[in-house]
Amino acid sequence: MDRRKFIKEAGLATAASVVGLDIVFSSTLPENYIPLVKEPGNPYKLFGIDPEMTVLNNKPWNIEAKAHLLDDKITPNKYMFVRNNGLIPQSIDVSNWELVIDGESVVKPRTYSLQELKTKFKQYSYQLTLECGGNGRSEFNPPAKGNQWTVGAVSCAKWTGVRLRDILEDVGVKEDAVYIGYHGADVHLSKDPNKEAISRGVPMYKALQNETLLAFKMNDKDIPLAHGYPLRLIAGGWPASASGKWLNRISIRNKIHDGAKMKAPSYSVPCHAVAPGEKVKESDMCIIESMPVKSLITYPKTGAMIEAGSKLEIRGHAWAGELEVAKMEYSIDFGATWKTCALDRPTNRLAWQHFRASVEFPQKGYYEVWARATDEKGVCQPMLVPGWNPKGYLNNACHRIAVKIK
Ligand SMILES: Nc1nc2c(c(=O)[nH]1)N[C@H]1C(S)=C(S)[C@@H](COP(=O)(O)O)O[C@H]1N2
Ligand SMILES: [Mo]
Repeated sequence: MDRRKFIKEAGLATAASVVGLDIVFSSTLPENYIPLVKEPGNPYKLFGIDPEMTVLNNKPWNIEAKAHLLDDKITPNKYMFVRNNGLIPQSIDVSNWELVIDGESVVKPRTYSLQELKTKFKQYSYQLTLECGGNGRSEFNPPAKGNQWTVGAVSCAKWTGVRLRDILEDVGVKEDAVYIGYHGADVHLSKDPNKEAISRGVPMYKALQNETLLAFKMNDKDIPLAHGYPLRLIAGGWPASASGKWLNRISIRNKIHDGAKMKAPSYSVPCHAVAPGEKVKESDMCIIESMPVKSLITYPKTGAMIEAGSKLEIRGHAWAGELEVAKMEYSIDFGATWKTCALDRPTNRLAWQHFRASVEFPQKGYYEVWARATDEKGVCQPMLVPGWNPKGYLNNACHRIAVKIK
């Protein structure tokens, strides 16, 4: 709804309630005075997120963190990026929520109530890294269309639920199964009930991993609405688009799932490297699976001022999709020389790892601290933006912060 139309339809009191803000002195305002409001719906209040979070789009809602907001070892809701392809479901009836398992490769379709899922199967908790495939897109040139994520479309919360593999075993999977596809209760932007906003999935080997969950809790509480309440598929280490929110159906497929945004160019990159700006045929694109090695300096905030002679304690997180991060380094001379950071092992597979270092600067002046992670196969982050691709996925270039020594 545009602002003018919104204002015409809503009085001041309703405006205040829709916007989610108290309008100061509303009772004494002149009758035709309309407070300046960009859009009905205040995302900070709506989603309980921190005022420093950056809204990239409001239809659908897309919101990212800044590097320094991601300092917690376990990402709290208020700093968790929100990425929606459609409209958040409005009326969720938890007591009647059901999960349907169907598809060509199911032995016999079956429906589980949420209650059944919670009571019939053993529950597990893991901290799982979810990074949007388009995180870092804003740095590609020529630019790629889509949300211009900088560095903040990544999170690592604690998720609790049941293993997808236990449910698949319970229902029975045919020999010819190759993929699972999810379906969620969100609404296509066009509001056409026959269209899905997104319906992606993962190959069977990923579906059957111990850490692939049907989650109903995030950080020990009900999953917040924006993140998929009351049930969500979680496939950590892969593009977060594989982790379906508001989950109500899983189809066991005898072919690669063909739901919305499964087909190239969505969440796909050229199978062979291309020049920046080159046209790529859809048949020459491959679906993204494990995310590449990456890291983020979460302390200090870029722009820090340090007294000459004092040490700077830096810290952050590193992750590498399906792999573990084996080494973490920093540079204060634009990558000319590197020093090692202390690096923790992950709390569990597919969780990000924490690093820290005590940095000394030789003299006063302007510095950048760069961070570089290397995965267990010896592959490290590139210093510059990696291979251009039409949709701007998989930018895992080194993160850097500016520091001034006074
Ligand atoms: N049903 C549904 N699931 C979805 C999406 C969506 O729009 N609808 N977006 C996907 C994408 S592209 C990402 S990056 C993650 C974002 O998860 P978050 O909003 O909880 O951070 O959810 C994924 N799951
Ligand atoms: Mo995404």
